[in-house]
Amino acid sequence: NDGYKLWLQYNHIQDKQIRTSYQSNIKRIIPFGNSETIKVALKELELGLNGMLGSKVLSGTKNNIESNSLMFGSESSLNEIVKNQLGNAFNEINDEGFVIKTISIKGKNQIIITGKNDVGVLYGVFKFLRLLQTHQSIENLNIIDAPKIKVRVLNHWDNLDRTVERGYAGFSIWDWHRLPDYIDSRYRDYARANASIGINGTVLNNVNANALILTPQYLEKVEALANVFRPYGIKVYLTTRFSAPIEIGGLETADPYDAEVIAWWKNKVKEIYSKIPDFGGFLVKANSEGQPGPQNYGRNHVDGANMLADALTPFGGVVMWRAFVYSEHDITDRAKQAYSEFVPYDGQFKDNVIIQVKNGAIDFQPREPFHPMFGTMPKTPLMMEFQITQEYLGQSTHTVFLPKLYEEVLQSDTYKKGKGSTVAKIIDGSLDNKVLTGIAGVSNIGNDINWTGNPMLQANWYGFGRLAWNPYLSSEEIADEWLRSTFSNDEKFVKPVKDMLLSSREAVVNYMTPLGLHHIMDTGHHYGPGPWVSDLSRPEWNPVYYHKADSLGVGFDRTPSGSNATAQYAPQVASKFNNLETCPEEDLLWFHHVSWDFKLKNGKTLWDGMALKYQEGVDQVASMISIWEEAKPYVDEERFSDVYMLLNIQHKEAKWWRDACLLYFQEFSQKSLPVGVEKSTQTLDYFKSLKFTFAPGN
Ligand code: BDP
Repeated sequence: NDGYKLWLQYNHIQDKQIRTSYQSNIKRIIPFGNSETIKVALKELELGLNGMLGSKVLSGTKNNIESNSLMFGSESSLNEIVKNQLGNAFNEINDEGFVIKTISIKGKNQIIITGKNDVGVLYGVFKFLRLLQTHQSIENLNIIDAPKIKVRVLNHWDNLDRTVERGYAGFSIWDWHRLPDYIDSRYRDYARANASIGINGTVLNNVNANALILTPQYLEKVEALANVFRPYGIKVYLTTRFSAPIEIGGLETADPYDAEVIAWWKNKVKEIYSKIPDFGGFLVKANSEGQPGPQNYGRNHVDGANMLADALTPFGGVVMWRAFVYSEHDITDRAKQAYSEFVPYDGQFKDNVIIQVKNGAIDFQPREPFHPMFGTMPKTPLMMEFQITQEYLGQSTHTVFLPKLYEEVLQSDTYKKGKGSTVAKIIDGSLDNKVLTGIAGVSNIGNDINWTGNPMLQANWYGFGRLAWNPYLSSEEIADEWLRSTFSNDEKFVKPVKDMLLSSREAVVNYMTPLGLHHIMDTGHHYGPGPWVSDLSRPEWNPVYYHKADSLGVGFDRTPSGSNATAQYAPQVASKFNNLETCPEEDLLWFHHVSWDFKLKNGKTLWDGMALKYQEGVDQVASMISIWEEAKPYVDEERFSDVYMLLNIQHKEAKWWRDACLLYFQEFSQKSLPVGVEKSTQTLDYFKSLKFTFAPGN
């Protein structure tokens, strides 16, 4: 098993009792309707049921509902007998929701999967298959479910030359060279996998955009992909380079106030929609890290975003405008900049603009407090940007179960409208009655046979999708479903490996950046430790900027005595972070510069506590290895050994992190390691001398 099938393994169900109970409930499958979406739903059911039940399930027609059947089709395709048994269910779902219900026809139990639209039916079909994959009962079903967030997209940071920025799973799966004529079967499997978890959009190309994607030659290729994805309810979006009117349009400016520029974008958008009528819209990184934007012309984010929004409005497209900005002119605290630049514009963006905000104010660290923009722009739709690819978390080598991180952010209370104003409620629009809602995950997918470069990291793609559908799901539930669908339902496997996944996020925090440390990764590629780096051209690209270690202590003072970044949070949150007594220890050095002798809650000094955390991280990886060894009987050889080798590298690298960071910080603390922390066998100079010229994803 090379892992290609992801969580859609559909393995034969060995337990005879469970299998026969399923078989007796599903004697026939009966599609209502024959749209492309219903056809793929039928195909998926056949694939899943034949795989899991081992016997070929018969298909039937609407007119022959005799035995126990599984029927599926949208509301408009249902007959009165079925409709009457569904009660008010359709009132409880939105356009993408579904109902799965056991009803009775001709004295026999029948299962109906339906929704307002075919795509809801498809989501219902995947949910139904998951019930079987996870060995749940399918007697007396009555499931009503619908996504809580509208735009649920993957962001591919894929370049047109097939390299992937921050991609650690091979090259891009988009074979631009052979598109549009060659349709790799992987595109369909990609769409199936996404639809199975409710992802309904994909941004195909890198936020550091290449204007060529908007040329007719490339739009044809984009169209071909959109055609593959359409039956699966997946819309295509593109990133746009703000200077495209100059680069491919032959204009002299890209000023959003210029009439020719405005007309150019309008025509371009029209051209796109003539090829792709359900095109989703644009994702834009502007005036950030060297990307062009409206500020190049003395305009602002509102001017830029609204100009594109106007072009998209007639077609129903959206602009996802990123808030990942930090200016080189104001270097006091990078963490404050997105808020300062965007919050004053609240209420000025067009209705089809949504601001895409990273989960934290710096950049996808192993742990960051939630971004202070959440809840601060009540009149502007804000969408979440999570990173699925592990730029700062050991890339595709380290097993880190990210739903735990996502859950922590989504459940954080912003207090922006009093207690209970969680980030999840901002993202799903319920806190401020937002119509346009969204969530994006920077994809970890490449052309590796197992998609993500490490079979365990498929869980992060899966988990992102599940939380995009329902941001209130628990990471535990997600781990459980994923393990059962991907590997085995045996409790002796599920229980320990679930514990392993759930603790893996804290492990990486411990061995990389405990107690609120951040951005101390080596430079450029962000792989491995580099807390000593101090020579990059922009101060805020240097790790020393973030940890500020000196002989007195360590940490970034973001309280009123320092950068006062905490003032961007609601008063309740700000005072919690400001006060050393109440600041969560896990965020301590994010918000405070504290002395090496500062007393932690466990009575240890900061230095000792930090050293012990690094050691704990290493020990946690060691126990992940033992758990995985025990899991051997339940996992096929190939995936077992892949994960096993990777965990062993992770263990080695956790020690590398521990040793390099402790040796470095020790130069400031001048203290010896506490009992229980292993001593490095290498010198600090050795760690500093390591070079990774060809680290991936750079
Ligand atoms: C940083 C990455 C860089 C991205 C940038 C972004 O290092 O490669 O282009 O974020 O999100 O995390 O735009």
